[in-house]
Amino acid sequence: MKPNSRAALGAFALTIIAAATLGAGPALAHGPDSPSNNKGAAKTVTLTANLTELNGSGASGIATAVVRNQLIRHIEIHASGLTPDAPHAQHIHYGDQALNECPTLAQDTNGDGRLNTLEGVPAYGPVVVSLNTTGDTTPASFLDVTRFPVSQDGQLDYSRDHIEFTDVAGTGYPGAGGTGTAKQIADAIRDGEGVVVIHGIDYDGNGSYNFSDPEGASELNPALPAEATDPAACGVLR
Ligand SMILES: [Cu+2]
Repeated sequence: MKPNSRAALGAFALTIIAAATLGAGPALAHGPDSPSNNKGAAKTVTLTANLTELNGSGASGIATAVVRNQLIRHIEIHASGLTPDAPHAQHIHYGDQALNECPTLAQDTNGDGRLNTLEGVPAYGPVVVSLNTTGDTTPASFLDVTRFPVSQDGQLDYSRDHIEFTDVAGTGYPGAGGTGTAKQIADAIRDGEGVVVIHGIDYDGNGSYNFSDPEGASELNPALPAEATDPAACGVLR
């Protein structure tokens, strides 16, 4: 990661929001009042995601979250097989119009053999929470890599308490900007529609995320290598 890439991160976040908004459409009947919303009705739930590899990363792990109303009281992620000693952006993704699933190579729309972050949005939606170590946890911190965990020998152990859901534009709800309220988004996450995604994959194993590697720059921001943003592991919080 280049030191001067941070200036581009704000633009990066805006890019993903704008891109996700393109997928916004009519409302579907799986809101908080839907009869299927059993976990949402319980108000406090413990969710678990089995994280499996994307892009042949070899990564796997587990995420657990305790969510009460609009608050993540506790979340932890334990994953192994990640690119060693490298920062890994990680988020909860969710979109009202998304499939609320992990993507497969069938979603590799440009046919380059890799699933990039944008190609996964129809499956997992845009970022709604940044699972970083300190400070702001909104989508604005989407790729502030200085605050994301660094794997130790490919092992990532993360925990954080007290993360509040916030209103997020581009989540596919009807109305201006496709904005979902904190309550709408939290209800959906408690209902099992959130997806944890860990990003960052050193495809060629040369020890760092590089622009010079065949993958080149990220599809989201030319100031970031694609290796830093491509998804490496994914699981649905149920
Ligand atoms: Cu993500």
